[in-house]
Amino acid sequence: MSENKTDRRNFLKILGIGGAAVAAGYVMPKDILTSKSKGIAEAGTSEGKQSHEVLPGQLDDYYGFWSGGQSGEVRVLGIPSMRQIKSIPVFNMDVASGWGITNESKALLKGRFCGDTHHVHGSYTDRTYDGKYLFVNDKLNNRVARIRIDYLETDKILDVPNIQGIHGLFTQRFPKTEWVVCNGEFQVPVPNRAAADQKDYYGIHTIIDAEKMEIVCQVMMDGNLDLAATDYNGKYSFATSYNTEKGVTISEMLAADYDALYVFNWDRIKKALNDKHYKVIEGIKVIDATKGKSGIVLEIPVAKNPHGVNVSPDGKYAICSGKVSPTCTVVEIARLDDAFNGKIKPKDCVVANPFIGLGPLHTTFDGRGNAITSVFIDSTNVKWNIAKAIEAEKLGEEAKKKNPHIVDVLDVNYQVGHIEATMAETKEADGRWLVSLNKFSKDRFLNVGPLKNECEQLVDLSGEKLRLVHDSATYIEPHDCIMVKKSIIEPKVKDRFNMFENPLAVTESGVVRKGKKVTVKLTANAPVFGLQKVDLKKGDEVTVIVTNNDEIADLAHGFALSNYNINFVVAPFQTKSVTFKADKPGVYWAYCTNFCHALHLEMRMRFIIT
Ligand code: RUQ
Ligand code: CUA
Ligand code: CA
Repeated sequence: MSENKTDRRNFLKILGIGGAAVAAGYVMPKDILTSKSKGIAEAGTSEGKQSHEVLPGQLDDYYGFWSGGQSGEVRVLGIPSMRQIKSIPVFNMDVASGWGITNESKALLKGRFCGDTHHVHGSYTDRTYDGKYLFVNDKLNNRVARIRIDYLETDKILDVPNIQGIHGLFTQRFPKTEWVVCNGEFQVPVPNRAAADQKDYYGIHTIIDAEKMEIVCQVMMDGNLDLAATDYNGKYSFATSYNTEKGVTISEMLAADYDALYVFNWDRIKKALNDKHYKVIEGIKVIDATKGKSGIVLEIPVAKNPHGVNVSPDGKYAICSGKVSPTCTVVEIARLDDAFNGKIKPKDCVVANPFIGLGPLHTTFDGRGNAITSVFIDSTNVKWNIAKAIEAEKLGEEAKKKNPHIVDVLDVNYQVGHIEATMAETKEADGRWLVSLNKFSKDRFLNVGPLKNECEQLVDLSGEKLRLVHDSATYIEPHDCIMVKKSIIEPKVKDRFNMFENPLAVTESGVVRKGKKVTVKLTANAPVFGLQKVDLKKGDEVTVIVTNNDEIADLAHGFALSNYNINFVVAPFQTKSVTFKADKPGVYWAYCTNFCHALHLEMRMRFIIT
């Protein structure tokens, strides 16, 4: 704990904001707002009493879909047990399942095996998840991937041009997900072909057709575009911008006192597309919304360098977390139309600026009128009441300084990034569990050397006070997650593939030779492959197609070819293929890598190369 305090001072120094908070008349929050201190925290008295224990043989209540940060993957966890049940390879290579080895996955990855996933969001129908798709960003190589929930495998990867640092991503919530938006955090020249002056770097808000996985259009902005959200009526998308300065150094990015929350008006975007008010750049329709004159984007001033933006489950408020400012900005969505029509000023959409703590990053909701904000420097989760914050704002500074909106403050271990509550990004937010995705674990687990795991903590959200119930070590480095009740997902998830969705599906094994091109079709039925031997000539270009013909749930086979660096797994009724050059003469055993039968070890065959 004492080490943590030193870190807090260091973070303050790095951000240079300790003095600013004091100058603004705020009491340093950690001195008054800790879960153990008297006073404010006493407002919350009753703790939740839910059991987070999931006994052997029992199932979790929620599917958690986790981004995997710079691991490039997406993970599936059970909540409340916090057990990791599956990793879904997306932008990375996964040698166990063969992702990056098979022809099918190579066609999606196009030779790139690094990715940086931050934000996983589901497809919606009528403001809640419909269990069809997940979408996730790749900040590193600027792609967006789609995962089919029926198989929980990556199904499409879309390259997004004209943009760098794709960070925030969000899905349309109403009436259903037709559009997915993503934001470019790093401004670049558009098109990015040559060096340009930094004043000619732009941020890009991209709109993607969710079904076709094609780009509908892009909106070009001066400021950068960081986190993303959509409203609950299919009218707007949001982006925070911390670099309205067009800075390229950290001090330039911190120069202005105010940055922005951008609101994108979807009707006006559709109209601009209809009226052909765009330029085609790199094959994409790009709408110019720079210099604030397009009428498509509303720029709401928020305190310098904000981070997350989240919309409350009743659809009423977009809440922007201050990061460098110790406050959150509450924007009333019902006022946006008047601001777009010039009846009120953009800043009049802000209905509260409650004090939260040092380093507010992301906000989530319990569905009972409370918001919970992650506070990075303080290492806390702060639960606060939205209505009380708005009320205090009306009463003025003196009322505000008493912090009447604060319900409880929970110390977390340590330095929290995202937090997320169960179903919190839907109209069905149920306020049961909260996960605090902490960036540092320090002393919370057995010491595993200098590179330590992240620490994700499960919090009982059902009471008035926040109650910490579980620490979970996770590998590098989830940023965000959603937790979806199992009744939405479970009926959609299948136990076997639809075999003939893949036109290559093999029902009869055999070898077809066309000159040097050889196709080997193999069925896999426990415990045999459809052929015992394949004869090849040195220099042949060989494609092996394997279909798992076992329909039994959970019976998977592997196909590995000795000394040829080939391995993949096929699930029931799944088909995968690889292509390789038979350049090493000799006898090479192919074998099943996935334990499938009492005679699993005998499930092998020869490739004889002469
Ligand atoms: S965003 S905490 Cu805050 Cu991608 Cu990572
Ligand atoms: Cu098939 Cu082991
Ligand atoms: Ca800034």
